Amino acid sequence: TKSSPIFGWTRYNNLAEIENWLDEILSAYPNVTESFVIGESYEGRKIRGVRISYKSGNPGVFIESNIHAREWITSATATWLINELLSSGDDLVRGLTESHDWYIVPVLNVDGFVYSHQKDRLWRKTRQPSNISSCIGADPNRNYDAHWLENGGASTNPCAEDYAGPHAFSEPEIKAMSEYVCGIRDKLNVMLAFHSYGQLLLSPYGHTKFEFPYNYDDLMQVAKAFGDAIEGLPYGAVYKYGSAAGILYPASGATNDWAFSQDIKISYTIEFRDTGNFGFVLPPAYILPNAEEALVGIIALLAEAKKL
Ligand code: ING
Ligand code: ZN
Repeated sequence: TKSSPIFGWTRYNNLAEIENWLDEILSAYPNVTESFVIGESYEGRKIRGVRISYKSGNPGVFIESNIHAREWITSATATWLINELLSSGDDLVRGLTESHDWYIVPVLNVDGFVYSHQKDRLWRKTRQPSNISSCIGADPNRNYDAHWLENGGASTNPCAEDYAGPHAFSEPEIKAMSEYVCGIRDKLNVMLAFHSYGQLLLSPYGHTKFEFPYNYDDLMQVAKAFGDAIEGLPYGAVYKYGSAAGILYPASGATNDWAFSQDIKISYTIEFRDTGNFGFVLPPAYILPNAEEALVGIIALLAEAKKL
């Protein structure tokens, strides 16, 4: 029998593999990395992250990844990004890496992620049972206290894929995330929430397409830099950008709207590859192209945000 391959980006890794690899990274780069735990999931798993900091007082970038269980490309990309931020020799990447403080949570919805590996590949939600239904889980990206359950785009039905939960922050993972982010919020300038799929960079607002943030022009200028940088790569992916409700669909209670409401003014949801051919079940051969696009896009995004 063949032994299972070591951690890498030629296949998707499960939660145990990601956490073991995180520990290796932490011991390989002890001077610039720090482990953090934002809290515990419903099933009692720790929700872990890594902080990368080359000097104190840098503007902070928070990356939330795999809030939706089935979106495996997000944690594959987040882990590759961690590795690249620490090891890249490219001057532009090094400069922007070392002039920001990075807080990266590769798997936020740990229970759902394990469930999608073991039981149901297309699971999206958390795994907390409901008091009013036999259906399990809420949509964690409808559970933040940002126009929670307003204007449609989220459901009161526990069996729906976009069930907002019984109240805002009902899901322990989202409560933990909000408390952790609030604790460091004066250090944070940028929030990036990783999703798939669609190849989109989505700004606030998600809850309405009839209103726009006061800094919408800035958000579009920074989004354009992200999109242009990716189009400059040889892989051929094209990203569209705009407000979430404007170019995708309305959704209330999402991470990037909540972060924006907490004064983290550069706040996006990124929908990674593809545009629907494989959808959530993106073959592993696309991990590296997607991850390189994400890195190049995010570096351009941060360089543009610096000009504001
Ligand atoms: N898409 C996001 C979702 O939660 C989104 C899109 C994000 C809409 C933020 C509005 C605000 O539905 C996926 N694929 O999860
Ligand atoms: Zn998603």
